[in-house]
Amino acid sequence: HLSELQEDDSSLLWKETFKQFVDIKANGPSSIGADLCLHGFSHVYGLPEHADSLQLRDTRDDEPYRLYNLDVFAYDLYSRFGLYGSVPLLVAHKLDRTLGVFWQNASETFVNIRYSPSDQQDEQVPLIQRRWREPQTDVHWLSESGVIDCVVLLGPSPQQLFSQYAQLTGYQTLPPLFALGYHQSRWNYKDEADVRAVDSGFDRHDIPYDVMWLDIDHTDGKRYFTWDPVCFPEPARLQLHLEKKNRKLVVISDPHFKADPDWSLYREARDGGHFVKDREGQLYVGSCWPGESCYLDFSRPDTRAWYSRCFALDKYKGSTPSLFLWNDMNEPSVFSGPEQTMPKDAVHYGGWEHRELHNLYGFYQHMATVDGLITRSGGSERPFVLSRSFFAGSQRLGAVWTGDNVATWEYLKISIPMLLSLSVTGVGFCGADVGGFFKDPDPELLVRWYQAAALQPFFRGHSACVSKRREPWLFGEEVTAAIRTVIRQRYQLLPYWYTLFHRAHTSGLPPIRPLWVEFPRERSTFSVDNQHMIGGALLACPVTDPGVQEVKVLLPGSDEIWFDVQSAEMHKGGGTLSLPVTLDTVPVFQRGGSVICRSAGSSHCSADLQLLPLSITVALDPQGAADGELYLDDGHSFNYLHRKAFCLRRFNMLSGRLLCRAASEEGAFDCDTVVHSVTILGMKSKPSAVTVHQSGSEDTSAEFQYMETCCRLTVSSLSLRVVTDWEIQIL
Ligand code: NBV
Repeated sequence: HLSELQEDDSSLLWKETFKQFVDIKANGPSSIGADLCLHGFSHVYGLPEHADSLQLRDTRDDEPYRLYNLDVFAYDLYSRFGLYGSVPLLVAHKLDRTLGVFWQNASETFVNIRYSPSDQQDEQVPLIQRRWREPQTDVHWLSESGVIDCVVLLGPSPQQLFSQYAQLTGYQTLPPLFALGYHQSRWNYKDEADVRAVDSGFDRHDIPYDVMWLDIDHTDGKRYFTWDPVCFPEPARLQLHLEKKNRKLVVISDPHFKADPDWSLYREARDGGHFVKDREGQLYVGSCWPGESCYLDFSRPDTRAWYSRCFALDKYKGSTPSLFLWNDMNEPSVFSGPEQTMPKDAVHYGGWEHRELHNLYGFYQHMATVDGLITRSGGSERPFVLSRSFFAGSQRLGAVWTGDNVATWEYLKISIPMLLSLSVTGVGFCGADVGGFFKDPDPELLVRWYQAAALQPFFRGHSACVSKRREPWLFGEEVTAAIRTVIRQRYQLLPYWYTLFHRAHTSGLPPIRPLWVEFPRERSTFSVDNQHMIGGALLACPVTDPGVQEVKVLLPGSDEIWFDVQSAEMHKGGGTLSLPVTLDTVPVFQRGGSVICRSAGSSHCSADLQLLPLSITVALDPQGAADGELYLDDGHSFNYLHRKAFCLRRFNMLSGRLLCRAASEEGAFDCDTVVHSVTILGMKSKPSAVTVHQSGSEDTSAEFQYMETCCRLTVSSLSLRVVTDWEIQIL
């Protein structure tokens, strides 16, 4: 209830003190909660963001999971403490059903989890007394305010659950292709010369990359939308320099504004009533990077519209269409506030207290920034905005990352469950700072981090100002070569990643997934969080320990076969493989029955991909069949949406025939991309001939090589346009 203050004993509850902070509850103390009992379930996931395992833990003897967006530098590991963003979606899975509980509430929330094993499994209960009783998971939700708005999503398959959740909160945005490439960031690249030197370093070392990033020091005194006049006197010139190589620049824009009456943008925001107020109705002033700062009230539609207009090319001086954005500190982080955030009794639009909407603050900044970029292009170009804070639905806006991690093996390891938790709650475009933000990785850790992150959706190297420089070529040729290899492999795999993002955009399926999503009936996968699937076709098990010579990889499915992507070696599923590894080994396996398209050749950045031919890898299942798809569009505009300028191709192999056909009648996109080779894994015998059939032309025979040791057939020297129908017959 929102109550009126009565002068009685209960009035004490209207005021809460924490350290030096006093929280006055204008509408009285409140809380809401609900208990749900999930029958038959003993595995639950989701509720990001926590630096913890993918499967949620029983909280009986420990803290509940807390959902309260906070800026926690070098956060503790294996903790249920709140981090930068929150998604109040819990996902439960059992053999025949995946279910979701969405608790739509943006105030501080706690979730308690209690697993009860069935009596059958409970060794404490004497055998004779064990009755048949299902396991169950009790989930207790508790929020500080708001109403109960809770939706139970019934699946029953994981795919159906993701689609139901996407219908409710939105689908993954389709990022511009460049955003799926490699990003190079640091707090801070000092000046224009520094940025140019790093940019040319990538070319000199033949390492592809797409985006350079500038952190807070690029501004004039931490006033966002400005440039340091000495270090970045000609920002447009710098962007042009990068753009000529088809590369982009990203700059940071935080939600706090320096309280500087001499700064016109501050005055505009103040006079427009765009800042959050304190409980007395005065401007709320907190401290952050620029010193005393006011905080934009992104919950206010007018403020969002005003902020969006600040990104107009004629208003944001020095910006060009190849400048993209990064929203940091938007929990919001307030150095002088309780738990380093905004006091709960600060007041927003409509008189709402901050406590009511805290977890939505960053989401709304992200939304306004995205709108600003779309509007700046007249609605034609897809935006790219990275945000540190997020809420349910942030997938509609862009990418998020896991904040200030540390350069240790443990943080590398935890990045996998953290990104999987985001993925199962719809936030599919996510990543962790490569190398660890704080401290310095040794070369081995850095290489392993690049290997793992090249297989994660958002791929950015970033480091703190106190960390040593760590561009990929600073650690000797062996390290440079190892990093070059995985970044190149990432670029080769971009057609597949882009197709996965198209899938996420249209069906809600996240690009990376826990194993149980693909193998929902395999109990052995339910708690795995050191491995993940990339789409349905690739299984990754990054090395996250130092000095290892062997890794154990769970290859699910007793009726499945898997192909080692590096060696093409075939392995039967349904067990654990001991794989010998060196520093160059990245354990990735292609599932039998899948088809993957890669870009062949080397590139400087993602824009080159449109020019490169494709190579297709068909991994046969035990029946000799395989299936896969490829999505294509211009990679940057909204024409795929407004003009249906896209195409979705399907590759299907059955009985020795590989067909390339349209996967959907919808859409048309013309491009000259050709398939120049097809590799078939799992071919049991050498064919006598291979012929190619294209509609409208004579059948031709194709060149091929067969390797008996690994049952691999490579059909080469092809030139088959991927947007036309063709087929390859293996005789
Ligand atoms: O803007 C500086 C940093 C940024 O590099 C980092 O990625 C953010 O997570 N920012 C936090 C503020 C300072 C952190 C100590």
